[in-house]
Amino acid sequence: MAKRLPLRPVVTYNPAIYRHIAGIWMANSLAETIYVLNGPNLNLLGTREPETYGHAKLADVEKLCADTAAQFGLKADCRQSNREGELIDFIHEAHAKKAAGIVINAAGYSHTSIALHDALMAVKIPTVEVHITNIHARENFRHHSFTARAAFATLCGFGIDGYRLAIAGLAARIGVKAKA
Ligand code: CA2
Repeated sequence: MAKRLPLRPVVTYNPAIYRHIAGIWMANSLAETIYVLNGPNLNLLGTREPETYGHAKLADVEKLCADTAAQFGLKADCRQSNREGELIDFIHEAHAKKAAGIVINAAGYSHTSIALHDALMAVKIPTVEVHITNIHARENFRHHSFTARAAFATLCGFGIDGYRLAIAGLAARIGVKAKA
């Protein structure tokens, strides 16, 4: 009779691997989220008026935000809408999901929208307003921002780097330090 080979498990159980996977899962699911909201026409970034808004695309801005947030152990949930009501829904969602902060460039709605101001005031989430251009060096109608009144800080004129600076400032405000 043929000699039976000793049975060997096909899959070896390595607890270290499972701890590693669990660690990644927990780090991702527990990471605090910031919402990055971009308003009307910002989906056109990098495709029109580069002399005013630069060459970077919205996807570049969103990657910059995700990378910057990750440096602080944060997640960036980036949204863009051309509709005022949808931007308001995003702000409500940020509240429902217990977002740690909001970075908002409400674009043209910054100068017109009491409703967006009210939504930001209602949710009481630490908010930074960003404008790519220096709105104070442009037409008079851009000098006033309703949404800025609901933000603890406003950055304008730094180009898309303003988003990176806004996230760093927001992290400092909420007491989150850069990861080594
Ligand atoms: O400087 C900013 O970030 C602004 O929020 C941009 C808004 C403008 O209404 C604000 O006054 C300042 C306009 C966003 C339009 O984005 C475009 C991007 C590329 C091409 C055309 C429009």
